[in-house]
Amino acid sequence: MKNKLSKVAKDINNYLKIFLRQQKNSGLLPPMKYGLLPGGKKIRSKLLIDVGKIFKIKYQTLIKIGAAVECIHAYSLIHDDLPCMDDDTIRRGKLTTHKKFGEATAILAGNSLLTISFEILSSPKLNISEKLKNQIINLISKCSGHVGVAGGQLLDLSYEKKRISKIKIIEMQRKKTGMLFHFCCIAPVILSKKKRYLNKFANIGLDIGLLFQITDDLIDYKGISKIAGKKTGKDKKKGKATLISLLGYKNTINYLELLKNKIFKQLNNFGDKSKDLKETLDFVLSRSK
Ligand code: GRG
Repeated sequence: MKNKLSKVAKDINNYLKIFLRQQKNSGLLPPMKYGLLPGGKKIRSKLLIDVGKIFKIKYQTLIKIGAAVECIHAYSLIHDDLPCMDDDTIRRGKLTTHKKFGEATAILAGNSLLTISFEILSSPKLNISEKLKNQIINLISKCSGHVGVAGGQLLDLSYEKKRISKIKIIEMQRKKTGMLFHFCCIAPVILSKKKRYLNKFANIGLDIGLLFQITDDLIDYKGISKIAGKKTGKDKKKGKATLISLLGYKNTINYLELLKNKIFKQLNNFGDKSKDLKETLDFVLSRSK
């Protein structure tokens, strides 16, 4: 599984490097590359490829869409690390972008990564029909914005040091983290034009996002900073609302197991075609063990 993930990461990074090389130079290009390229697992792109395998979507098309997703993801990490948000010094095992380049530059580099993701998706290099392209761009816009990642981040910040219900924590995590996973699970279905599967993969995507966020919280809780690539134990100090802080460690592990079983059950109908996706999910779960 690790080899398959490394291949996707390599192909995504190569595509991004070539795309960025073709840009005019600017003072923002170095911090953009710094926040985007080295270190990230590119797990969202791997999910796109795995779901794409179920729906027989061309690998190269998905690499381009994955590259756009990774730009938005990198943008969210750069902004998440800022002093006004989670105030982090280390990300992906190196200094955060604002520590390296200064806050103003990091904000602008983040913004430019957001816009470049739309440049990638609207480029003629993404060789799909204009109609499908429009649907993809419309969906990723919704997933990233105020009812998606950005809205989830606002909830996350506003929940600090408060007792928040399970339903509200799950809603926040589904938005903050789940919506990009949701996009990655629906985009291949949109490209396949098999509309009858849209709802199913929309829900699977949100569940996978939640599963991913819980494992991320467990990594922080257990202090596995080598895996996290950043300082751990921060959630407790900051009074973050997580399922672990509400339910405790054991109940969270039980919840995670139920969530995994729910997702796998949904995928059973797809037989061998869903093998890679299941492998990726097992890998995600193994990181927090
Ligand atoms: C509108 C996109 C956008 C952002 C502005 C700052 C912000 C609002 C949102 C932050 C959302 C956020 C940081 C969610 C956490 C998701 C998460 C678990 C990140 C870690 O993902 P990995 O492990 O990271 O895939 P790598 O380094 O491997 O890429």
